[in-house]
Amino acid sequence: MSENPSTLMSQSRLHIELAERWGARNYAPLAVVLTRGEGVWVWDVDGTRYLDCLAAYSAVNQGHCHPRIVEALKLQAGRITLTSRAFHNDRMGPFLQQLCELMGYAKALPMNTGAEGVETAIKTTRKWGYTVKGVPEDAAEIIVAEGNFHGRTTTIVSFSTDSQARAGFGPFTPGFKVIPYGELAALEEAIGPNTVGFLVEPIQGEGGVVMPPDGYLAGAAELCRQHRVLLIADEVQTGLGRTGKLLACQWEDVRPDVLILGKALGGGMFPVSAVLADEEILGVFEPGDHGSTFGGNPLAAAVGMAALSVLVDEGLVENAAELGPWLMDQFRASGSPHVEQVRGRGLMIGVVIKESSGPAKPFCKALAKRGILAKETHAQVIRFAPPLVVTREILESVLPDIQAVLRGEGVDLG
Ligand code: IF1
Repeated sequence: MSENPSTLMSQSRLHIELAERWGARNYAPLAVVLTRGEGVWVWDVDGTRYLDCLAAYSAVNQGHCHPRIVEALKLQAGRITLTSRAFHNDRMGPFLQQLCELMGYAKALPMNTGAEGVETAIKTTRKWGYTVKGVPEDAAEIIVAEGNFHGRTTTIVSFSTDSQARAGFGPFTPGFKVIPYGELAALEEAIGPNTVGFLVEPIQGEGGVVMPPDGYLAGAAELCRQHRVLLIADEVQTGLGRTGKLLACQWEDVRPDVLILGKALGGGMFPVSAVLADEEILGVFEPGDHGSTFGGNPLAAAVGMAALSVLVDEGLVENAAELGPWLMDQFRASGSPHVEQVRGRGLMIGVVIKESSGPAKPFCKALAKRGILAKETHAQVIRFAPPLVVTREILESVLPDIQAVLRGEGVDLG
């Protein structure tokens, strides 16, 4: 590592310039160039350490480079990494068994990214609609919520209500109906004879850490049951301990018919996603219906098994349940004139900045200057979602800085 500060500073600039020169401009990242991660901490190329309060949008629940997951990755990487599904491998079965038994489902279909999990859930639900429910061919309808974020494929953005997510990407996939999030009457009214599924996030992450009213998920589950509509829970972000339960649906004792997992299923190390359901639903797939080159590969399976074991063995769900409410109270106690609301569940927290105080981004920049990485979601919300391995001691050590920033100290309020 170079010692000369100007050289050190130029390292960040060099990497940013390389990324901008050779990369498409589909992101506008904070000017921080990360080079190392360990647990809740990350370091930039200039040697600055940050507390990671984004955790790659809840893909790093187990912490950066968790030794057990790294070890599993290394061991498998030296054995066999990819067989394709033209053949069996000796890791996928044990992984799917561990996953299904932990989550309480009969079957799982392994994929890679969250969006592929969502696409798989859509195809499963549609085919179930035609072959089991008896909906006329090509007439299946899936209900989704305003403010949804389920990924970025052209089918998924077809039902996005975010104009930028859709602009320039049409024509769009039909067969989706959008209703307000959190309103059971709207769901009941939207259900028709051809409705096969209701796809919903238990808490809307990108929508701004939006919580539905108490009882919403349970009410939606009951409406789906009454009308033989599959409740499809997208727990790519809320799942695997993030909200203080293994699955966010468990806060209302809801067992979705179709469960979509991703992100932390790969231990923050490898893209691993899966759709879980019982035989009546996932059983609709015949060989050749669906799949992907990497889906269920032995490396992903080995990493996925370690990711789940760490989650359970280290009590990460319980840790999120214990620290989340306390942390939200500390944010509320900051004495800030800029904070409109602190909301969330477990360690999925959104701090809403008043419109009169300007957007959330300057607060995130001020946090970064104090060694805390957080990301705004939409204009007004600072999302705090550290790895679930975070401790109260670590949070207490950065709390004065966070509270100071929430009070506007060092924030360019425009
Ligand atoms: C990016 C957002 C979060 C998700 C839910 C499916 C997916 C995601 C509930 C798709 C992915 C990621 C995508 C990532 C940033 C992040 C994100 F800002 F884009 F919207 F978390 F809120 N369902 N969310 O949150 O999973 O295909 O990405 O593996 O696009 O930069 P994926």
